[in-house]
Amino acid sequence: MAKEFKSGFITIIGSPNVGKSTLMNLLVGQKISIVSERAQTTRNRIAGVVTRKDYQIVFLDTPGVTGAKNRLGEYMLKVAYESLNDVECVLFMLDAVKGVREMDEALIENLRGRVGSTPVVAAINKTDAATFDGIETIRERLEKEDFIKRIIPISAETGRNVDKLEETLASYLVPGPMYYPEDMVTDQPMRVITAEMIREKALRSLRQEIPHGIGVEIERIALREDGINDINAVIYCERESHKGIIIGGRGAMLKRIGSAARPEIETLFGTKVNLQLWVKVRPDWRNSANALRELGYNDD
Ligand SMILES: Nc1nc2c(ncn2[C@@H]2O[C@H](COP(=O)(O)OP(=O)(O)OP(=O)(O)O)[C@@H](O)[C@H]2O)c(=O)[nH]1
Ligand SMILES: [Mg+2]
Repeated sequence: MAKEFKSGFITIIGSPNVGKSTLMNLLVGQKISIVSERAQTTRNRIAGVVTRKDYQIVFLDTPGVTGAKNRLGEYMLKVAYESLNDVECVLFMLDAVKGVREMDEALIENLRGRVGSTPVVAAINKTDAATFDGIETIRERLEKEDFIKRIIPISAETGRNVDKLEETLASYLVPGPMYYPEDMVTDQPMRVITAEMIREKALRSLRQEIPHGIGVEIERIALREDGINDINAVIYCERESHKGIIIGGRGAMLKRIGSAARPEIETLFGTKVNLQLWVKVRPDWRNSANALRELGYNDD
């Protein structure tokens, strides 16, 4: 007899920059959640679907949990914590190089109070860059927590132990339906993924405090008769001085962001893309309910 099909939702949670999105992309086998070396890259809950012969896991990538400095930060925290509800398992990620910091301790405390009977698996990530002692120190700390059922050292960069992690996570699935068709890898619309790809390139190209104040809105996607997609996008920033930096001398920086994003967007659409980028200033948009809604950080 064929094995009974199993499925379930698994939330990936952790402090900023521990590698949550990198791991989800690796598991899904496709880049659906943007990654950067900056903390607080992910701003929304993003589903990544892994469909195998006997099971389907719907991973929920979430914003890194840390203190909120503005309304966007509060939204991100809420998204992360609400993603703990109604899931089969929680995957709590830590950074093997950074160890258990104050913010990781705060998250452990929070998880202990919030997860109820939901099993928690801890993944100690970035073992490729860490020392054995560093990893063991984290393990010893996590072993003190009864709500953490398993502790697995991994590398989302090299793939080390990720198959073992998936096997462990799959053991928490329950008999159930395929929530998504097997060829579907995410719940994110093309428009949103496109905006995120542009934001990723801006995050990677810009320095200091500017990246955190960036938001991207797709104004228009139109397929021409010759098969080229015209895409117009606006990069929002918070200050006139930032606008100058994002555009760069003779538009060099904006060109760099566009050239880096375009090939990925072309792969996504499967067509040639004519990408037009604009930069607009929207002072303090991260504290504006209207701006947050317009940029897809919806509270309802
Ligand atoms: N050396 C090493 N670097 C990694 C590993 N996994 C992720 N990284 C790097 O860590 C940085 C952060 O990765 P992300 O996947 O964006 O982290 P995140 O937890 O999703 O971050 P937020 O969305 O900001 O919460 C990137 O520069 C990744 O390339 C790993 O296993 N080893
Ligand atoms: Mg992320």
